[in-house]
Amino acid sequence: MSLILPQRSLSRRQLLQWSGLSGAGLLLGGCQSRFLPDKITQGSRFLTDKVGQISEPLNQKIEALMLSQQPVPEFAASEIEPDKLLINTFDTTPQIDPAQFRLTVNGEVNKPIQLSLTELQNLPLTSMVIRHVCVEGWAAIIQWGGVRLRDLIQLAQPKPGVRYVFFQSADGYYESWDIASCLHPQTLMAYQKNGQPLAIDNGAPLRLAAPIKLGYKQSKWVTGITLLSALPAQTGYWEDQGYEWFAGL
Ligand SMILES: Nc1nc2c(c(=O)[nH]1)N[C@H]1C(S)=C(S)[C@@H](COP(=O)(O)O)O[C@H]1N2
Ligand SMILES: [Mo]
Repeated sequence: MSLILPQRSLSRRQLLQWSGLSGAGLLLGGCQSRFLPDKITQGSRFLTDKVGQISEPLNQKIEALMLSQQPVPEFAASEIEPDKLLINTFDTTPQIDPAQFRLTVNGEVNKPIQLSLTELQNLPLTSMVIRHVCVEGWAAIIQWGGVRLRDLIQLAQPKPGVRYVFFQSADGYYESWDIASCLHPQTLMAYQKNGQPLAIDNGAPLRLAAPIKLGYKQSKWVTGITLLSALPAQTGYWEDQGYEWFAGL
């Protein structure tokens, strides 16, 4: 089975290379106009160095948190329970054209970014087989594949005061997480489920998936990720109706 893919993460070098090669326009922002197009194609090393200068040093608190994260033990592919994941949607299912889809990462960052699905899929893919637990009393072992949220956070270059992350979904759902949980190596922005492209009912094109929090923290149809130093008044769709905010497993 090809469900289990190598666990890769963005090294500092890869992060800078990726931003230099394909995200130059997004990441260099105001500096971009100083480069001629042929210089961009010819001189990826030059751009990498430029990005390096801008992002050195990366946010030290974020780096320390990333090093302290321990992965949760995973299940074997043979243990996946495809029929046990129940669709749980509070309202109507939004239809999102994958070609038009853009994920925004903004807030208290040095480099707000916008990524298409193709750009997200060009970032390192992480696959995991974990248990999804819904507070309503059901659970399912599921494979999810996607981009580590920590890679997206690093690309946006968080400012030192960042402590929370707010997720906006296309169906009006909203959530907020602590930054440490967002930096966990198994917190993914997933676009695959059980070896297949994510189904619309399960949150396509992009959803949160992690083994460290209850199901209601795992927003489907995520379109916006905002890094914050303080929690907003409304912390989450279910939380605002009395459910626990941290909701750790
Ligand atoms: N946008 C959005 N995300 C959501 C929900 C929702 O209603 N809207 N429901 C949550 C709940 S309670 C659970 S258990 C899981 C269910 O995911 P699934 O429908 O893919 O099984 O999604 C979570 N994420
Ligand atoms: Mo749930």
